[in-house]
Amino acid sequence: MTTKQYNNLKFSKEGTIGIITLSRPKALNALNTELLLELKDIVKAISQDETVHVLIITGDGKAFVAGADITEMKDFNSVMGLKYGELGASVFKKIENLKIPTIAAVNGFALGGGCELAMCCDIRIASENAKFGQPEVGLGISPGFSGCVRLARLAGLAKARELIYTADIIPASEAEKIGLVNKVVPPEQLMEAAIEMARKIASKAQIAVRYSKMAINKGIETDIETAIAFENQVFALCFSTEDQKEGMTAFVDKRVPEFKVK
Ligand code: DAK
Repeated sequence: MTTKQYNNLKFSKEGTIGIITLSRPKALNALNTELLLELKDIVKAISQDETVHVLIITGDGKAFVAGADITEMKDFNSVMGLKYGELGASVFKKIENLKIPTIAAVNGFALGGGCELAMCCDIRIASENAKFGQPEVGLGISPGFSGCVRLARLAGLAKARELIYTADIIPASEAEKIGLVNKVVPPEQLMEAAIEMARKIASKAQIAVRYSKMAINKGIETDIETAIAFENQVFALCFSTEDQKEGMTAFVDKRVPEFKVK
């Protein structure tokens, strides 16, 4: 795995769990071009590293990510906007399509591009002081990293419309109520809770976890018949893995399975 040093993020590992900490606290981890390029680089490295089974993304300081960098964006022309947008979209898509499960450990503000980044992850765990919102319309833009699409899918059309049109910022407790967040914990327990969930996932059969992720992601994008047919295929493929034999044999033998990602 990479030992590269980055200016705006840190990467660490706890066993098979990878942790990206976005670290540009002076600007509340706002996504400028340099940070996005570094994120792209580390996500690529993780996608090629078979030893990382679950990824956690979190932020340094009082924010997860306070959005795209307004200072950088302010003077963009449309060509620059397009370039920035393409970079961001490619990073977010890469995170969403990582074959391993991802958890956003949301430690503070997750606004605009920050909320969109959290929504690219499979699971969101928030600290009690986290805040979520898509405040773009207050800045003269609409959400640009798929916030309209992902918020509507996660929280439903009514809430997505309300939050995006009003630019309201909501606390973690409300984000949990509307389905945007899986779980809310006290700030000091955030990383522990994220790591505990990551460990639980990492203890299961990883090929089956990854096939499930594929079936969920494909399923949400397609009609129900195609989605179910795809799910059936990945289900069948599990029977060609050693981990399926091990999982079921361990059940019959009344012991804990030892999965090998094979
Ligand atoms: N960008 C740049 N700097 C930011 C920032 C941001 N998004 N958010 C905060 N900062 C900076 C502040 O300017 C301040 O810097 P200094 O003045 O100290 O130099 C420092 O971080 C600390 O912030 P505050 O002093 O404001 O801290 P407070 O606790 O008082 O307030 C806050 C925290 C999060 C409520 C406030 O900072 C705030 O409202 N921030 C902006 C939040 C926001 O509007 N986020 C949405 C950004 S728009 C695109 C696709 C997507 C996007 C754009 C284009 N394309 C496809 C082209 C995405 C757009 C967005 O995300």
